[in-house]
Amino acid sequence: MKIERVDLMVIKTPIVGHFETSYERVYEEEKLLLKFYTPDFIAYTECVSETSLGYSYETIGTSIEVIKKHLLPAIMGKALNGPEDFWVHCGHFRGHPMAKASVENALWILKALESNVSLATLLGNRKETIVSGVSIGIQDSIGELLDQVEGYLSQGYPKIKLKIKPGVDIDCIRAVRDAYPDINLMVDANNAYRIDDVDALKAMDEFNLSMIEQPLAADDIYYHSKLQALLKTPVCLDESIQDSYHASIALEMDACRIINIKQGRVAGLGKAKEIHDICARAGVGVWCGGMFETGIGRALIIALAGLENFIYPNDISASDRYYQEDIIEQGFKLNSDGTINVPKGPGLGVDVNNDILDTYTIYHEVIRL
Ligand code: OSB
Ligand code: MG
Repeated sequence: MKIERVDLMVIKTPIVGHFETSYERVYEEEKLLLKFYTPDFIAYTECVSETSLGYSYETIGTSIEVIKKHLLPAIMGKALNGPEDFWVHCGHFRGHPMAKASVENALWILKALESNVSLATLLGNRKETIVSGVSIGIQDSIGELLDQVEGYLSQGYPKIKLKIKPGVDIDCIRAVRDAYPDINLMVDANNAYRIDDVDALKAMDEFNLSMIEQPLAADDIYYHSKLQALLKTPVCLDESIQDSYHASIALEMDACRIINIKQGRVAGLGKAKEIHDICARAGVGVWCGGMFETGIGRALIIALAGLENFIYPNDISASDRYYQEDIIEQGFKLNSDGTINVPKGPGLGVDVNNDILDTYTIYHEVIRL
């Protein structure tokens, strides 16, 4: 495969309601989309970087810079065999996993198109469906939180994740658990606690949570290991696991019992598979996190989330959880058993709706050889 042209597009779309984490509240999403052209195929990818510096140091702006100035010049016009060649040409560049992922993933999709198989098949996902789940932002009141939970449960979501932060935690968890004693319930703190908050975290043990995601700082695998030893509830790491090395030492240190794999956080599908395999060998299950993906990014993580060791419900909901109108032809729907279908067609297996894409596009740049 030889990449001859890449279009960089930024779209801006409203989201359904709002989404609040321990670090910010958002009402709309901007997403960087990439369209790769080879003489024979076209592949779309989505970069998961955001506009703010809340989740990562990468932003849409830094991603555009890194992709344009460093990644594309290293691979465009070269004869590439597949995703492994991304690392031959770009392995020496430091950092910026989200930017890297948006380019490396294209080589997976192009490889799948060349082989006339689905991305899922190329990755080794033999499942028809993946298990869905929904992430609920911090709400203004417990009443609103219970309304949200009820709404998603009635749609059939098999897992509820609540965003929490210090002071907006135990009361919310207790209210939801009292109302729904048996649901699969977990929480995500996005780094908001310190090891000194151990009592507040220990107090969560009585609610039979399936896990507590990323309670402490991203670079604090050490204190996560101290914390896990004090908790009955499994700790799940998200922001802390930026590469295979982090996954290996987190498991060796017993810093968590579960890992949330986000391909964008770890520089793409190849690295995500590596971390999946490290966890499988250690007997530690994983699940697939989300970053408000449009249908393009959603199709990609659905293809990944069917690998064998994705044994927990994923943060992959139907398209309408965030978007009134998705940019792909057939938005992803929730099946009555709480699953979502894995696309079967060649490559990503979804078609972009160009009219809808155009409506939301606020920036479009063409990069040619
Ligand atoms: O921490 O998992 C997270 C969204 C953006 C950034 C970080 C996170 C999230 C979510 C939403 O929890 C997951 C989704 O439904 O896409
Ligand atoms: Mg998280």
